[in-house]
Amino acid sequence: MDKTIIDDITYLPNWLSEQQADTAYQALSRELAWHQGDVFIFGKWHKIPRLQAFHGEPNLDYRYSGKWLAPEPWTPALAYMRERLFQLGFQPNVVLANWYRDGNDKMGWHRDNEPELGPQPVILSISLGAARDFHLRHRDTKEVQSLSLEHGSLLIMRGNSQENWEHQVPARKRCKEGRINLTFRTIVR
Ligand SMILES: O=C(O)CCC(=O)C(=O)O
Repeated sequence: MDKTIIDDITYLPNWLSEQQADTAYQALSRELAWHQGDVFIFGKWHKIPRLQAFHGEPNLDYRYSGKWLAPEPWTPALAYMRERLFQLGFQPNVVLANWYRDGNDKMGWHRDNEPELGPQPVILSISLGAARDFHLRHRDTKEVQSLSLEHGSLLIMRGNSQENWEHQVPARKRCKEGRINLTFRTIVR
């Protein structure tokens, strides 16, 4: 059943079958160009607390965490996911992938509002592996919403969601399993 969390944010659990999600997790862990990037904060370089990979159409460089990323080519598992998103009527041309190796890996509060995504970006976020909490915080009211992003789910953020809300994936020290998240995006420039 689809669940609208808040305006412009929709959660679809079981968007993939259990078997499709298991197969995708295995394939993506092998196929993607995983690396641990770094980020410049308060005058120092820090390792990003997760692995990441960036794939997509050629020449669609993307500025993320203060660095320009050049896309690696699509892989079979990514092409399959993208095709499934095409069937829903979306047209993503890149994907930023995150591999949370266990519950120590995390992502801090941020918005997906890079200028390359244009106004009202559409973020298509597929979750595989361990379920992890996902927090949304309203920028004006500071209201916080929490949901668990389950294996095989799709979260769609569009409209004014990036304008109004920040999001994060906090650490969960008791989680020993890995999680792969794919955020398909459309670079419009
Ligand atoms: O792992 C997630 O569910 C969130 C990923 C995310 O926020 C991002 O890639 O910008």
